Amino acid sequence: MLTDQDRTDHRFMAAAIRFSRRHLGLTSTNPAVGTLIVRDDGNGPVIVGRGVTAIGGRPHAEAEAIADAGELTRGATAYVTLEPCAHHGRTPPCANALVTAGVARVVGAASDPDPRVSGKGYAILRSAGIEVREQVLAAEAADQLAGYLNRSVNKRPEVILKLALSADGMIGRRGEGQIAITGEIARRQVHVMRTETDAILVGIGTAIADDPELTVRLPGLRGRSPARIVLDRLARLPATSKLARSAKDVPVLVAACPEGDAANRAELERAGVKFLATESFDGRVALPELLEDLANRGMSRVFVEGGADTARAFLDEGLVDRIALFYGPEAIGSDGIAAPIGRDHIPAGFALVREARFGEDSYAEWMKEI
Ligand code: AOF
Ligand code: ZN
Repeated sequence: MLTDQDRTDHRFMAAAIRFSRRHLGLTSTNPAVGTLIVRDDGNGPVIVGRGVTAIGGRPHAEAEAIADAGELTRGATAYVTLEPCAHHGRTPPCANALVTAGVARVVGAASDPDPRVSGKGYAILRSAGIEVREQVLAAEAADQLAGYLNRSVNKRPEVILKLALSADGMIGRRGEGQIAITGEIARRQVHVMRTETDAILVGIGTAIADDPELTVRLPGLRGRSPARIVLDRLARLPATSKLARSAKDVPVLVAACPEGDAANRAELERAGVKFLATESFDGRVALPELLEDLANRGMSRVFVEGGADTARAFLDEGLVDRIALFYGPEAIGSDGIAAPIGRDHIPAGFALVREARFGEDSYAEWMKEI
């Protein structure tokens, strides 16, 4: 049985998680945490302050929320989507800031795997006499913090595999380049999803066949394009491609191996393309090493957008953490290119986290436990 307190805690934690989303993709290498300061002066709980980890990662969410609520923090409850930090980093510990500001109660969602923080943040609060409740909507918070949690626990970014499928499970038609499978509303949703990641990744096959731009082209969000990464063992990306031509505006990183085309590489470098030195394995770019390198560069979410071979390579190595499938209403038929995955054959270990409709298209998303 849920108590009134449980219901209140769930409601405000859900709001804190939603609020944290505001800076998703903008706080690297820190997680985008949300904090709400809520007080009840006899007429029911009211939000008196809110904070999200600032762009670039600091100040932390708690400090922002305390500054927002001011004196009203005293005696209030703080809802934090991640255990408050306990370490003296570039900012003083948030656990101490909550003590000093006089909060009476702290409700936390996800635990922080960072060894400087893990368990210590809550311990500081408890030893100051603050009532602490942990793990409220922990799974929902982990969904939002998955990039940070993956990077912290697995030392690689969260890999999100996105595919647009026809009603009969195809991702294209043989011999044709980019074909429209989903509609305009779904396309815009993909652009929103891009803003919440650190990089969009495609294979060289897709880069050549589709000549995609892979930027965010929504009004007001054009500045939110993440880096573009191409898996291109032999450094074949044409210098005339849209990717190369826009490399000075939005970063392009080509993952190539030493055997790649040196002349083309020099030309791409002149266009502003950067290279990631990668190893090859079985005639392909070695993905685990590449991901480790991206994590070391501070990336925590990588959005894999194509094509079928690249998707399959990540799936075969068990390197996909989230699967996002858009389904269009039409079938493609027998000359279609089959998707390596579909809603009826999601690999073991994934759980459905959301379903939606975007215009004529349907959407479903699965996540692997971190
Ligand atoms: C919080 N609130 O909003 C965030 C936290 O480099 P620093 O000093 O900024 O510390 C980074 C660590 O702080 C990061 O690894 C994670 O443990 C925590 N992030 N903590 O209390 C926040 N973003
Ligand atoms: Zn902190």
